[in-house]
Amino acid sequence: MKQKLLNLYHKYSCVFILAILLIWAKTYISYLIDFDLGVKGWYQHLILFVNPIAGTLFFMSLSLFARNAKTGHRIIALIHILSTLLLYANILYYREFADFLTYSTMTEAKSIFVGGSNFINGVVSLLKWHDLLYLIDIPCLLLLIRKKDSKLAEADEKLFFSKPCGRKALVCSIIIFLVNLVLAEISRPMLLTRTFDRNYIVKYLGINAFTVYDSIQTIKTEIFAETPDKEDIKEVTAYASNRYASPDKSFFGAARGRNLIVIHMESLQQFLIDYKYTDENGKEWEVLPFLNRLYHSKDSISFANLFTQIGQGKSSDAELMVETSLFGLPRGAAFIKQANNTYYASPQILRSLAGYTSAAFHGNSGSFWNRNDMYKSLGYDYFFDANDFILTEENTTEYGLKDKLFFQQSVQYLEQLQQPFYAKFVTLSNHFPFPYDENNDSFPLGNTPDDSINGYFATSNYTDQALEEFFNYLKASHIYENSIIVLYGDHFGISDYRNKTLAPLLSRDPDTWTEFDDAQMKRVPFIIHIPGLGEGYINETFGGQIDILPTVLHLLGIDTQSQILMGQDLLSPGREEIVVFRNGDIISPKYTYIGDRIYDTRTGELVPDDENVHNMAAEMKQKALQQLYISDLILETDLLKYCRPKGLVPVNPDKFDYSIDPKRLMDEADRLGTKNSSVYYRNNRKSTVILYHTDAPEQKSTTENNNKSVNN
Ligand code: GP9
Ligand code: MN
Repeated sequence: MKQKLLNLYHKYSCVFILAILLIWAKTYISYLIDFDLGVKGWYQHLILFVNPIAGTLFFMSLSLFARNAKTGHRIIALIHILSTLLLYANILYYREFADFLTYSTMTEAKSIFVGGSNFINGVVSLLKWHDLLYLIDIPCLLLLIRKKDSKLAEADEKLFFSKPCGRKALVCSIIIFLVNLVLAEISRPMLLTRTFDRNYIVKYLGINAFTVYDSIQTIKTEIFAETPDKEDIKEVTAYASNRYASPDKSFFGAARGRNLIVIHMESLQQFLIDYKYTDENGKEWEVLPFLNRLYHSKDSISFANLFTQIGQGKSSDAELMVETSLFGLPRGAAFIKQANNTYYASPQILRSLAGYTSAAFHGNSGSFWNRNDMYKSLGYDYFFDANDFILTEENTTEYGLKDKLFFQQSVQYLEQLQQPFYAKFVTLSNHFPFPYDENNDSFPLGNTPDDSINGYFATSNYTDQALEEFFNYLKASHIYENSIIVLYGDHFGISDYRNKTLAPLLSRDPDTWTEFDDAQMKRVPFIIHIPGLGEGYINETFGGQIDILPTVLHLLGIDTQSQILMGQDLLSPGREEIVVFRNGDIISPKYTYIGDRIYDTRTGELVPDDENVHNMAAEMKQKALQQLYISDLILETDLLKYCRPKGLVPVNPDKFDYSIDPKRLMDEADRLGTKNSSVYYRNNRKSTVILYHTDAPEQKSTTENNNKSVNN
């Protein structure tokens, strides 16, 4: 009997298959219990289940080219150990940072090893009993292949270890990978072209594929990274100083020394301002009642002609422009590709020149758009992301914490920031596809054949309500009077492709809708609210997101003459009103230049063939392309590393550890003692959180969930 069993074992045991199965199983188990990949529905589960196969098979196939089974077994063991190490290192890293190891984090290990011996203690605290599951198979596999008895090797040799077999396995792994990729693209189009979130790539293609993909991308950027020569630096500095438009004296410093609160409003377009949606019964619904009041307030300088200039980096491009006054890249996202560049962004400018503390708030995971890394390069002291908030099934959308809960949960951190602070809030509820939310259905759905258009008004209205609640809190806590609050829409909610369906709701005939109208839809709200200003108005100047930074800095009393910015102060009388889109199209109060077609911006008619007009347009185009060229040169050669604007010091990204932000806030308070300038401290160490009122129905379950986790 024993012999029979042994024979069976020799006949069918196969180290090659066994090793693959083990890695597959471990990876899948880790997906389920150690990573939080936000897998929804059976389709995503299926992809998750199959995604470890291709990569594992690919690497293991290499062993089949070995001279004999013995060497092959050793190679298998090596690949098995390396794969396990990669997986396990990711598990530990994820427990600490809720993110995956990238090529940069692995090679620049100093960011992980901060704290020397603390590192060891840190790792120990991350271990869990079930980790044995990930490691136990290694000694077993080693024992198996080290067995003196060579029958196993013989059996394997006959079946597997030959070049044709190796080739077949390789081809097989590639086919499986392609199928996997197709399945993934169906669920998440442009997965690899946009690479907006590491979580997504792991969810759809697996950890191995992610590591390989990320390494190739990073090495490619490193190899092709050009360094700027002297001429480049000269050209850029000359361009920037030429572009500087001196501020309007009456507004310069109008908000000097105040806290700066910036609100990035997801997918909010200007056409919604003052817009009323008319339902089937003829009843009118104001989509943004609160923002409309703010827009028309005497304490607001509001802009009617501010355009989004984003490229493929969408939200992240908008942020980049607002923080640095540089354009996104022509392809891909600078937040990902150029995250390690040197920047002189608003957090750093405000820190260096006016002693501001900075914090970014966003209810999604910090890995999305690589914010975790990029915010460090921008110089943010703190980044409160999904890890710092209570997220439940009910209070989240696909992208994270719903806006009402997001603002409400943020203020516990906001009140602890040292003043003056720069706090940026990135909203997310109003994100495509603008799904119906049964818990927040106070606004009617549209009645067009397009579900995302139908939902857009309701989700925009939801954000409007969230903003009003946040403003009420700012007033109640008296943060309001001492702040300047800047709100901007990041980009379209309704894409060009859907505009014709939207047209009737804007009292327009879809048949007469043109590319000119698409360009006009790129207007986004931009409101600068300065409580007590009293002389606010609606400014008609044509500008873009690139212009926001110099405008705001000048209001704060910080001159930008020595800085390298692509934008111009929107309040400056000397500015040039040419707005360039990332694809090189331009818009100005007079002409809209799309491809090689020139429209009259006031009438929307194509201008007749006129040499003068064409020359003028060609000149405008030239200027616009120059602006993009200089910006690309700065980003692609990391030019700011070699040219420091006067008065500014470079950021040291290693100073920030966003995984322990709440603790760092407290440490800073302890360090400052009575010099503490936070809202909390100035309020006699009484929290202002109770002053926050939200009607969010999810609030109750959120508190219950929190109590549960506190009691556990
Ligand atoms: C999610 C968010 C959305 O974190 O900021 O980014 P987008 O898809 O709009 O670029
Ligand atoms: Mn966005």
